Amino acid sequence: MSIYYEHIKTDKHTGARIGKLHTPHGVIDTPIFMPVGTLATVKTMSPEELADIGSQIILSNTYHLWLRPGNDIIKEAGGLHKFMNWDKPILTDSGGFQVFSLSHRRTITEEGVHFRSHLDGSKLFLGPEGAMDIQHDLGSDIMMSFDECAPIPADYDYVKQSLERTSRWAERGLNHHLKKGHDKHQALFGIVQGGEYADLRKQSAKELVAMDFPGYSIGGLSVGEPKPTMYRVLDETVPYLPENKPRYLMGVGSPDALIEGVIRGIDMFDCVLPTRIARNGTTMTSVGRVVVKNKAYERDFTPLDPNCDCHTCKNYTRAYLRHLFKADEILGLRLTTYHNLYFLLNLMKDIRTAILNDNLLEFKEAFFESYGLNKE
Ligand code: PRF
Ligand code: ZN
Repeated sequence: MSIYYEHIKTDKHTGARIGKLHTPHGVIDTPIFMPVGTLATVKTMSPEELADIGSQIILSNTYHLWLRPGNDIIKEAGGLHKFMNWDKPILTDSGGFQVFSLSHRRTITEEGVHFRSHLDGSKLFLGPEGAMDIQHDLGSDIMMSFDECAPIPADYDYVKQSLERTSRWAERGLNHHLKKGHDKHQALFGIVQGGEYADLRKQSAKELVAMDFPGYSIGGLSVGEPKPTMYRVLDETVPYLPENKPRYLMGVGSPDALIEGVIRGIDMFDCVLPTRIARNGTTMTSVGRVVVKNKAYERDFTPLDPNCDCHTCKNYTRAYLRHLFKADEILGLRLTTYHNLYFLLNLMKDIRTAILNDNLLEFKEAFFESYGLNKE
């Protein structure tokens, strides 16, 4: 098998677990956060810097790379790892979600989705087999099934139809993947959908688990619903997923949701949040969010986060970062991105240590307190 999950330990008091995910490009400690490199680059970060801050795996996007530069070019370069000079694991999303969130005028059929390019408006089609072919060309270690992410709220009957189609697409993609023989090097995950409906989540999980994927993603969450809804759906979904396979919650990256997800048995997360907010001057620190652009930091010659050991915090002050942002200097974007990713990767490391010590709930309490997340 191309990848397998090695379970190391489950927390005594929660569903949190520690494991190792073995892939052709190395072993990943779980629970893990995956920085997002949509266009074969984690914006502002070189692969060397990513490795320096302890990124073990990154995520990239089928849809974007298909349109630009084209999967044929990346294949010709020797695959995505070589193309971008990153030799650690890569996970690619299938394009399903991006087609739905980025393109206008799309038509969903049983075959797949007809839509227009967000770049030039040209007519395109993507379906479950095509999404596999592109990911085969990219050569990612972990691939995603082609799915539909229904909004929340959405009508029960619509969500049911949509999840059943997502199951049929998952099966078609899996058959295509196996037929092409890429399963020796690339692991294909199924994606659970079902909106906010407990019985539909259960149905989706059961249909996918019957297909025996090497891992399972939970999609259709973090789409604007309140966080308690997301946590409830996780409680209603995770019990139907196998214990000996990795579980990936898609598109989640706020510190509180990472901790709550881990407590519910999630092993993998990705989100543009840390990198996106960094580029508008918002940072995550041990004392909560710090918006470096604010006037309050004009003469603050202390580190961004006094409790952080990253390159940014060891060498630069809040006043300097504020100045860079006010002056639209590129270095500002790099320094805040570097810190935010370091902060989240370090949070995941602390979470793994807490699980090992069976004190994740105490860790959560202390973290929420200092981050300013404790209940109103
Ligand atoms: N499906 C896919 N990618 C995703 C999602 C999904 O539902 C989400 C949901 N937040 C993020 N990325 N394929
Ligand atoms: Zn820092």
